[in-house]
Amino acid sequence: MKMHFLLPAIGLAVTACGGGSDPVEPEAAHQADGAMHAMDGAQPGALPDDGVMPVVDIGLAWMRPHPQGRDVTAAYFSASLSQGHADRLLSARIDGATRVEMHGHIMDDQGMMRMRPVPPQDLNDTGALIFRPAGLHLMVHGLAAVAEGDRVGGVLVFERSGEVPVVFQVRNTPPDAPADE
Ligand SMILES: [Cu+2]
Repeated sequence: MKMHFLLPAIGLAVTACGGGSDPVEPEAAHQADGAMHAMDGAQPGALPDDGVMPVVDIGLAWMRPHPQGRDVTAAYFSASLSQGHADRLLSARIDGATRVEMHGHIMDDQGMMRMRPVPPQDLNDTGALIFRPAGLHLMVHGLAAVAEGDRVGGVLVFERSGEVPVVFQVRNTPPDAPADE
């Protein structure tokens, strides 16, 4: 009985990230997925104490328009350190949203990509922490429908840098996608 519910729910949930328009109830799907996976993955240890206060730069912040009839969408960004060596993204908030979750994708036993909540994400000076389609993303719940061209504010909450403001541009395609020519 339980599997009968979970399998179709999770399969459909992935479309919430891809901007699909299936009239599903993504809330239930996410809760089901979270219940299965919220406890896996090791808790991160303490950040290295290097004595340098990190400064986080946020770029390429964008959000998909809501699929028709849904109140869930996905948001993306890249974060890098312009100063310091280590920080950790703990959570995110988005103006007007009731809930924002950090999700990643895993390949399941059947070769299906599924998303699941992920623990806090470390950021260091060797490269950017990138949230992008089919990878890490913010799952945005309860936000009034947004459309191409809108701008939505929020904050990314880091362990050391605290609350870093971010403005998400609402667009259908990634801002770093190759231009159509
Ligand atoms: Cu998701």
